[in-house]
Amino acid sequence: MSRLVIVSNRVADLRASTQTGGLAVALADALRERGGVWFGWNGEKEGETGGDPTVETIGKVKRVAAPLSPQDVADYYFGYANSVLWPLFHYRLDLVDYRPAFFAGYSRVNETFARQLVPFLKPDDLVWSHDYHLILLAGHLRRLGCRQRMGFFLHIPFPPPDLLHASPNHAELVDALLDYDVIGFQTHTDAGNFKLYLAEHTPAVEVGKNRFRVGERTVLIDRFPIGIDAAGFAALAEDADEEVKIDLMRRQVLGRRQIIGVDRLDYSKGLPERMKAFGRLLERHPELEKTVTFLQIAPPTREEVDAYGDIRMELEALAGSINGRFSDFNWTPVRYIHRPVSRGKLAPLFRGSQVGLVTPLRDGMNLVAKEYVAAQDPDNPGVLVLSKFAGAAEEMRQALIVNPYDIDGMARQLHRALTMPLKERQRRHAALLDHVTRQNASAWLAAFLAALKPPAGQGEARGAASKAGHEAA
Ligand code: GDG
Repeated sequence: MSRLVIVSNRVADLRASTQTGGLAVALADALRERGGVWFGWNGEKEGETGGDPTVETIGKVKRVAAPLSPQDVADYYFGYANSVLWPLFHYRLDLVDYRPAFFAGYSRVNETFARQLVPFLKPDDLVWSHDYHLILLAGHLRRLGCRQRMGFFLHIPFPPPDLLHASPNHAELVDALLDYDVIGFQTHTDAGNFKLYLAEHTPAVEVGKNRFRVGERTVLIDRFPIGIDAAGFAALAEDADEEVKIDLMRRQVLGRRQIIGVDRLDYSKGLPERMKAFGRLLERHPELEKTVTFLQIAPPTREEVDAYGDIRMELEALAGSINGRFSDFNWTPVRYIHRPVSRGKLAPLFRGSQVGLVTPLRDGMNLVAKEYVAAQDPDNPGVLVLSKFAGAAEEMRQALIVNPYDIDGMARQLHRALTMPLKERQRRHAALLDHVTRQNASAWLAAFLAALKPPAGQGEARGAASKAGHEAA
């Protein structure tokens, strides 16, 4: 079996337990089984020019963690990755802050990572890079002579060609993606958008199902919807934390239901719209007074980027205004937590909440939707209210699907969720749980690795042959 080499912006802690999240754990398990390397940024800013990576060997696995210079962090991480690609790929052209220095820094870091990774590679390795930070990595590795099979998985959406064209680097980005052998997306929509770009703007041709001829090579382009460790998360949810248990009992005594939202405080997650929908629900249904609370957990993220400060202020103002308008001395309708909450508490909090409110304006998949379902008691499950613009909505059709821009519509579906009869809740939940359990993290991993392994009859290593050039943009 070939070794696996995982490259991601941040290198994971390979000694961490399930407490840290299913995805890193699933990838770490695959690494332990096959042996290999996990390479990425160590999260630190060091020196003027970065520095050498540190290597930690754990059994058959090497964890290689590279520092970045403050300038690289500014240009590559906060700059091109999070002020250009993140908003652009989430259809938010209004928030794109394009600066040539950002792209130069992005390319520089991808190249540095490639150079630092090469000494750790063996000819038969399968290289799998993750997400929008590393689009250019395969190209740099190829230029350094690497011929291994290389795969790329995009965790976030891929926009339609018209939107992608707003980036002056669109051709370079797509061309660089074609240096990979497998390009994986979360949904049909994302893979479809990429294929549309190929058809409209490159000479790549489809030669079989999801197979594209690019120069002398064949590139596989497909969707690989990501999943969670459903069984592990369900076990975590049942193992209720003492404080969470007491909070649940208190609510039961008071006859109060809870709506829960858990998201990094990111403008893609639709938090202000969600808050307004809860306000609209209370306005339209005065009978709900003192019977329902909305708990929003929104830990800080990327605070150095201006757009994140703006969303925080907007959300805090909205939470304050709803509480000011509806609270009583013994009821606070909105509880807003701007701190991370441990996974051991999150899971039972999901289980004790009658509605999971997951309403991003755009999201690659959204794991919270899946975690909420996995955490429920199948005999008395809560209801998932899910944005049609989350990748998860492509398959989780038994959720109450909402348009996050339609505040009244969301308020109506919240009311429907709170009043849904037990039988209907059970029926919807059983179908959702079946999906989340089958389409789990291991299934996702196995599907991607099956696509990445060398095609039958073709040895592991093959030439980094020429690829398609771009037609004039
Ligand atoms: C990207 C894509 C795609 C959140 N707050 C806390 C906490 N979380 C955990 C959740 C969940 C994870 O973080 C968030 O995952 P999401 O999928 O919801 O969203 P992104 O972070 O934007 O992830 C997304 C994903 O990649 C995977 O491909 O689904 O579309 O944007 O696991 O539970 N965990 C803890 N405390 C918190 O306060 N412990």
